[in-house]
Amino acid sequence: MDADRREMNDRKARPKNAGGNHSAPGHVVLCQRKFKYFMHKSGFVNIIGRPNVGKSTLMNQLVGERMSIITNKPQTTRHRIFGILSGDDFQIVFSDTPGFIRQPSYRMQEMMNRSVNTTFEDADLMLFVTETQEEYDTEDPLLERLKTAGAPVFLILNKIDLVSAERAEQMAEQWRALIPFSKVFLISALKGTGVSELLPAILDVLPEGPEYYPKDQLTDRAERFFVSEIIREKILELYHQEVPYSCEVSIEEFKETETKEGLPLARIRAEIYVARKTHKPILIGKDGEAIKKLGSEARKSIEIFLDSKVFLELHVKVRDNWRDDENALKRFGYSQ
Ligand SMILES: Nc1nc2c(ncn2[C@@H]2O[C@H](COP(=O)(O)OP(=O)(O)OP(=O)(O)O)[C@@H](O)[C@H]2O)c(=O)[nH]1
Ligand SMILES: [Mg+2]
Repeated sequence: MDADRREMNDRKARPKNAGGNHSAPGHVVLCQRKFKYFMHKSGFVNIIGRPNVGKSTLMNQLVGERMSIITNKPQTTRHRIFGILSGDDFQIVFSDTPGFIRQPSYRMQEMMNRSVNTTFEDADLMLFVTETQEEYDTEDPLLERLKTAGAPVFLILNKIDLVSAERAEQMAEQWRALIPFSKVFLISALKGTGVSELLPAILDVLPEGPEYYPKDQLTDRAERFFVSEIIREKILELYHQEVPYSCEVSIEEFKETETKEGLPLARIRAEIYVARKTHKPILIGKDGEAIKKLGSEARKSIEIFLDSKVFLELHVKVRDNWRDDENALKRFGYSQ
């Protein structure tokens, strides 16, 4: 079963009345505290915001795993990814999402925005991430959408390490005046500052509910997906301007076998699709030097991720304007 289908089925299994008793009368709250260890809380906590504000860094910090790829380039995340944090008496299903783009230029970006919009529909809590270097137009449609979100919204003001404490507090005040957030947090996801205070506040808001996933499951995505993401992360790191944005990675073969010495070995064949013919020679580089470097860096990271030796084969293909091509987008997992 593919990840999206599994996600849908799990959603179906979710009881309709799973939400809500956190707002029940005081009596119930007292009981919850008293019988804390007999109650199981769970819910969907969706992390949204503009590109590059630190959403993926935050999710990785919250779940304690290097789940989503992170680069200093905007629009790194292209798909919604679950990061699941479980304890004996709780399960939080975080969603990392693509940065919301104000004016999409490609069908792909429209679809990325659409995947952000769906997170308003299934959230028990929204974490709206902005950062100290970011400015918003008060008429911004994303802000309008937040005002009418059905679920509570926490404001996460990230990258406070880049400004003085006074400036960060001043910015938080401006945000409070703009939107009635349930709570406001000033954090540095990169340094971990303020992140530990977030978890108890999230649990406070989440309703009583079942575990939606086995307690040892960390995500909804398969290993193959993460392998393609690692390759994409290296492309974003090694190439510049339009080139990394023109690339999509497709894992065509993933075979787990053994070395002669009996050690685990993954044989992986990946295709890198570029949206323009002129990008192919750039990706390959003079005498194949650039792609060799890409292959070597990606292989090292995949070996750490899989805890296995890796044989990685990369092929570059041209698929003209795939970012506006419905069939290609479907094949690359963008359709819903
Ligand atoms: N100084 C500073 N940099 C941060 C902080 N959090 C994240 N960053 C950096 O900001 C850049 C973007 O981080 P991401 O986590 O990829 O941001 P994102 O919101 O997921 O970006 P998209 O996937 O493009 O939407 C990276 O270079 C991070 O290292 C922070 O608290 N302080
Ligand atoms: Mg991201």
